Amino acid sequence: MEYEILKPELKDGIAVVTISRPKALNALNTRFFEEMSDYLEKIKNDDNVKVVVITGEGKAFVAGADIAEMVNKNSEEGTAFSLLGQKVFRTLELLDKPVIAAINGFALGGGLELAMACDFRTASTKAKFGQPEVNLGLIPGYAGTQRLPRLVGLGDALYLLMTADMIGADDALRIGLVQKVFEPENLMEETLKIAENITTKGPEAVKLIKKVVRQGIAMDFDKASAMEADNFGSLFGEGKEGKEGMSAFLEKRKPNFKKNI
Ligand code: DAK
Repeated sequence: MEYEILKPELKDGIAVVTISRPKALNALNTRFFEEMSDYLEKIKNDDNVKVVVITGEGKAFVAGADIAEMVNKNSEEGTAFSLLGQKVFRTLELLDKPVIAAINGFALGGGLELAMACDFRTASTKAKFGQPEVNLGLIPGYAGTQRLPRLVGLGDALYLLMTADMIGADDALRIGLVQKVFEPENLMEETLKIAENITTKGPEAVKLIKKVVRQGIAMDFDKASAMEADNFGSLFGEGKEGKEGMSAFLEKRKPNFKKNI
């Protein structure tokens, strides 16, 4: 599929995916979801892609779902738009590679929901965050009502959802909505450093971290702990990544993870 909106670039195992529809502040339309769906399918089993970074072109990360496209939809079309978006966000969340949102500007409505479906978030000091759906007589439709309280706690989530207030990067950092904040000109470079750092870790361990944390958070604690133990065990034994990592430590050398998996 030829992309009109996504600009993916792969370098040294890191895929930077730029959402490029700056005239509409990168608002999410059907075409975006089709392209993202196609892209995620493409990279799913591609071992050359180790970490994904999603960012936006221009002054927005994503200013929300495309209001111009949504306004004329009938109920059936609205449901189809919703189902497509939900599927893409969930596929992104469950992708067994780390996904970082590098938030360069406005992350509003569906844009903040997209960022929250990523594993963690970095932001420019110029970024602005909000769930303005109530201004439009809507509520978030891409699980923002569920991911936001899980990330920032009930009080801050309900505040943002009910008031539609836009907050800046400092407040986003304070409430845990983003993990790092950088000057705009350093955002990509610093985010790429974080991504590169992850590529030096045990790839199987990184994959399992994502799986165990994401599945475990929705499970009963004791069952989740048992699942953690099973996955922990899977890294042990001859030829396994844990064996190589621990041996390398004891032999005072760098681990060679690729050789062992
Ligand atoms: N959709 C479509 N176009 C948008 C847009 C959006 N969300 N946001 C901005 N644009 C367009 C503007 O219409 C304008 O287009 P032209 O007039 O130039 O043709 C262009 O981008 C530049 O925007 P502004 O001129 O407004 O730029 P400013 O710097 O003055 O203001 C702003 C920036 C971000 C403060 C402002 O554009 C704004 O308030 N935008 C709307 C933000 C918003 O309300 N976002 C939430 C959208 S609702 C669901 C699933 C998802 C959702 C709901 C249900 N289901 C599954 C059921 C999600 C809903 C949303 O995300």
